[in-house]
Amino acid sequence: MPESHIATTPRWSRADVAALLALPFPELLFRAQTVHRAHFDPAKIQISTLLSIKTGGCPEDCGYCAQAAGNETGLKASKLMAVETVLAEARAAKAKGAARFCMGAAWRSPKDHDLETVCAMVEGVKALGMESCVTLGMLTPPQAQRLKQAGLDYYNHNLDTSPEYYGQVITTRTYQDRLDTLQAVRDADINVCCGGIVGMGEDEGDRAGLIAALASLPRPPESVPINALVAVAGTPLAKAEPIDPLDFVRLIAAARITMPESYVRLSAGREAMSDEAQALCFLAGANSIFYGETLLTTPNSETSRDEALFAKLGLKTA
Ligand code: SAM
Ligand code: DTB
Ligand code: SF4
Repeated sequence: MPESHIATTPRWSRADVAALLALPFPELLFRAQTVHRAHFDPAKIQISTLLSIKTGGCPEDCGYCAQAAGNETGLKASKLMAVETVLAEARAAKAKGAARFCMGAAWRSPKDHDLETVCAMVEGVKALGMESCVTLGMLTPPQAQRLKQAGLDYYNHNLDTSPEYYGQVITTRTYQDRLDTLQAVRDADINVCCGGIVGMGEDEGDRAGLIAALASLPRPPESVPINALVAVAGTPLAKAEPIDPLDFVRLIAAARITMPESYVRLSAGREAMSDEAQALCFLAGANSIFYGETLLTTPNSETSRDEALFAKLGLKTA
């Protein structure tokens, strides 16, 4: 494994990851499985449930997003939900077996008074005995510390794509802005959930660049969501070419090899994937999913389908 202790040298370069992605499929999967089994029980899948606690009307211009105010997606914007309503959803998710409850808000960054409401949600989720995760946009170091004080376990903030392709997708915040938020989260001693999206018109090199950027963060994220774009009508990426499922499996394998101790989450896009493609993702080292009928604003794979798939594959959820 390419390792360096010099902070400025990435642990994994784009070329290193591109070389992994180009391996013969059996070799790549064998390597990924070897790494996976050294760190995890390959029959166990972590499950997280998502809830959009503040939907739509977002000032950012993320080209993939149903919630960007500038994208004409017909989505109705709503205000921050009440704490009790959110906790009722968390209780329902717990009853269905979710270990972690993830709350997302369509903000560029949270206002301090809204952050207090989110902290009350985090405290309530923790009191249920569940892990908590929030994704609220950019954070300042004091905001990250406030979330830590409320007991937050994970903060989700994605790099989304390679540094080189990023400007094609988002112009209202920079890659460095994202890295700064991730550092604030790290410094507050909150676990990092950070991944990206594929199927946005990027090339193979950009996919390698995304994985290399994630694996070369000062510490790899504890949780790495790999999303396949859910193409939403009215967004600039509505007609983007979907990723070949076998290329998606390769990407999961590369994430597993380069981030051996991280949970790799098969995230958005499962609804459109066959059972066989999902099974290959689990073989390639994916060991987490979003479970529940909706993601944030779009449908997720149905829970009855997921249960049937886990039963067929003999996978246990946790
Ligand atoms: N507004 C906050 C932010 O962007 O930092 C938090 C919520 S945002 C919806 C969380 C992540 O969801 C995005 O960074 C992106 O990676 C993912 N996402 C959003 N829309 C998606 C889509 N249509 N398909 C796949 N992933 C998507
Ligand atoms: C992540 O990487 N994927 C989730 C979560 N983090 C917040 C969001 C997926 C959103 C899919 C599109 C939607 O439902 O609006
Ligand atoms: Fe806003 Fe997040 Fe959607 Fe970007 S991804 S438009 S920041 S809700």
